[in-house]
Amino acid sequence: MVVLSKPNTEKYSYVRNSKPAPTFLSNIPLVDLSKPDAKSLIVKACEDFGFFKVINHGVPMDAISRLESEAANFFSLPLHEKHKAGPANPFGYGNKHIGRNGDIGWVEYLLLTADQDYNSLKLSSVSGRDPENFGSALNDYMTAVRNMACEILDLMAEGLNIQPKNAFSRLVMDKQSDSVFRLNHYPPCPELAMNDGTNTENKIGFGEHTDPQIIALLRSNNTSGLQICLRDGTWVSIPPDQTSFFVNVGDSLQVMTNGRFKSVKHRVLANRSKSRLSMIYFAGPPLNQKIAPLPSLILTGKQSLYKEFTWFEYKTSAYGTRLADNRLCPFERI
Ligand code: GA4
Repeated sequence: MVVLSKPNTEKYSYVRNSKPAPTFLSNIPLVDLSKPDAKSLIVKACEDFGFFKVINHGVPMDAISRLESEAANFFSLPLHEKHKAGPANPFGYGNKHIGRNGDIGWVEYLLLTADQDYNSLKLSSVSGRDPENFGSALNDYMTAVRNMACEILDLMAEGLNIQPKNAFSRLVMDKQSDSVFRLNHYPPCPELAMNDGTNTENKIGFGEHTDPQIIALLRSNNTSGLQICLRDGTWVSIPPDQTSFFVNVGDSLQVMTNGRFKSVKHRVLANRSKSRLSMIYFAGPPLNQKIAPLPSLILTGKQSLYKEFTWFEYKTSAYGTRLADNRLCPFERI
C-alpha cells in the first residue's frame, strides 16, 4: 500500500456531510454514443448538469486496463523513483500540492501534455517494469480518448445546430492543441479508517473546482470519491463505473456557448479503505485560440456574457488562482 509522506503535518481540508450517508446521484444523465438520441441527450445533460456518463464510448477495455496497470505500478514505486518524473511544474509528478497557490489534497498524480509521443518520455525510465510499456499504453489510450472527445464534441455541435460540425473538435485536433492528461492516485486514508462510523467528516482528495478546458473525460477504477455540485448547490456522489467515462463541461465551453452550458463544480473525497485511480483527459484548444461565444449561440437581443480572450490569457490567469476560485470572473462582462 502506498502511504503519502507526513500525512498529519499539512493543512488538509475536510467537508462535513449534511447526512451521515453520502447522497448518490441516481439520475446521472447517461449517453449511449451508439444511439441516435446521443446528441440531444448530450445537449440536455450539459444544460442541466454540465456532466454526463458515456457508454459505448469506443475506448478498448484493453487500452484502459494496460494504462491502469502501468499507472498503478508507477504509483507503487518508492517516492524518490516517482520524483524522477520531474516536478509537476507544470508537467511531472506531484504529491499533495495541487497548483501553485497552496491547495492541498490527499492525492498523488502525474500531469502530462496530451499531444506527444510518450515513447520518448522521461518517465519511461522510472516506470520500473519494461519502460516501453508505459509509453505505448499512454499512446494507445490517448489516441482512443482523443477520438472519443472529438466524437462527443461533434455530437454537441450537431445538437446545438452549429456549423461547421467540427467547430469544437477542430480545436482539439489542432496540432497545437493544449490538451492535458492527468493520472490521479488517492491512497486509502488511514485517518478515516480509524473512525468508528459516527464521524461524518470527509477528507478532501482533490478540492472543489471547475475544469478550465473545453471538456474533460474521466475514467476511474471501482472506488468511489467523485462528487459533483448540482445547480442548487447540493453535493452528490457519483457511483464509480470502471467501464464508462464521465464527461465534465469546462469553463471554455461555458464561454463558447455563452453560458448555455455551465462548467460543473466537482471534487474528490478520500476513501477510508480503498485506493482510487483515475485518468483524466482535458481537451483544450491551442494557446493562441480566441475563446468567445459562437455568434449563433448569442440569442437574438442578448449580448456576449464574456470579454474576448485567448486560451493563453485565460490559462495564465487560471494558474494564479486557488482551485475553488471562479476563474471566469475576470472575463465576465458586467
Ligand atoms: C484543474 C483541472 C486540471 O486538473 C488542471 C489543474 C491545474 C493543475 O493541477 O496544475 C490547476 C487547476 C486545474 C485549475 C487552477 C490552477 C491550475 C491547479 C490550480 C490551482 C491540470 C488544469 O488544467 O486546471
